[in-house]
Amino acid sequence: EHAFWETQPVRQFGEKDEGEAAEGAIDAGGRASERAESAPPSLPPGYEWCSCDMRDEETQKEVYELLTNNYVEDDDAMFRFQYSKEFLKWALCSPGYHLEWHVGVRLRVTNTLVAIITGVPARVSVKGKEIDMAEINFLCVHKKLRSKRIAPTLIREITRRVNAKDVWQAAYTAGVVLPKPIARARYWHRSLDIKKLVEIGFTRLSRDSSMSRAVQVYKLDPKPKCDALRRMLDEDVPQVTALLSKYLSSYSLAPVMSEADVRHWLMPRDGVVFSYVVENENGKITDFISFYNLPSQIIHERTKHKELKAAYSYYNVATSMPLVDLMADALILAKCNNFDVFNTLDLMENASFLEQLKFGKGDGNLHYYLYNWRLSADLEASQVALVLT
Ligand code: YNC
Ligand code: MG
Repeated sequence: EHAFWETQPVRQFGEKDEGEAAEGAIDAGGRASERAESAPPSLPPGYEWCSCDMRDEETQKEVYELLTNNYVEDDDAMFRFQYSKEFLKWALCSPGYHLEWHVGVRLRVTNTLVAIITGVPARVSVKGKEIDMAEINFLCVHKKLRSKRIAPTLIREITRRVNAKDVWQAAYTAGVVLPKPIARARYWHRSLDIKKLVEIGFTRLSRDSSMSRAVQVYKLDPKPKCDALRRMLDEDVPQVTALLSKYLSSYSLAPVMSEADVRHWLMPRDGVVFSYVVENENGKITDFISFYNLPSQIIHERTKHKELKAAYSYYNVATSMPLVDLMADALILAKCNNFDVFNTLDLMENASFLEQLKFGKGDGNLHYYLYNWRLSADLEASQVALVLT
């Protein structure tokens, strides 16, 4: 059934649980070190491997265009993720990144980029154990080259390049079910511009609701309730790092972030990531909000709109007020920044505010995976605090 995944050091379906004692690396040496020294797997004739230098504008444009035309769509092919160049640079050029982990495949004659897979280094805490991993993302094969087993070849090559840096574990998420998820999460959506969402077919009104009624239901105050909320500044990095680290340490799967990581991932960047803090009268940062900007192209042509502006909840910490109050302000900030919808996964404590803040449940799951790491039992979404872009 899974000709490729059955050969990989991942949990298989139907494998029996071996208990806590068996937690750890699945392939702890031999085969792994052999792989590290081996040559790149061969590609179909006419194709060659490359690395994608995301600091180079030409390459950035090629990656951007490959994803714009070939990356993830919803099941009905109505929307496709539209990552911006600035976003890709943010997601891929994080502290300590390796150029070689941005793996590309080019068609030799024209030098066209036809497939990619990317990794960035990250320290991840798994049930209290800190592991240096690769976070794998942006696996994409051009639509004209699908079903030719290029994806497994890309995965083998990135594994080889990650192993070559002495890293043996990876974390990744996907909509599809593969051997074998460690957790399942759901997306929830909070309408900010219900009229546009209905026009583009993202949302349907319930049968007993009129548009004017729906507009009232989703109406938000013009500015946040908390007066002390302000944009995060560089000087906040140490306090935010401490606040976030303490908060994340209570989860079974969470990133471990240094100040450099926080500065990279959480300092506001125009059009990419939005971050706010609450500072009290003693200069102490008590609360933190962040979300990132990931629009979708509207593929179908039933509307004048070209793009769905979506904010995705990232990391949030509330200590001076209930989380639901902080997130009510997050919605207002997203609305002020012109987003049409605010999306969140039901990770961490997020399930606690969804209903009250009028989020609707999305369709489809997001599955979480670890490569070469065995857990004795699946994790609840509420025990997961790792958000991949
Ligand atoms: C997927 N998303 O099951 P079996 S998510 C992993 N992640 O293998 P072919 C996938 N594997 O079942 P196509 C996968 N989707 O026979 C499919 N597969 O064992 C497996 N879509 O390959 C699949 N991006 O080349 C099967 O399929 C085999 O031409 C079939 O290519 C697939 O980024 C794909 O959804 C997804 O561009 C590239 O459909 C293509 O269809 C496409 O014949 C649109 O492949 C975009 C899209 C995926 C987004 C993501 C996370 C990727 C994680 C990859 C796994 C990383 C493992 C860790 C590596 C480092 C380890 C260390 C240390
Ligand atoms: Mg293929």
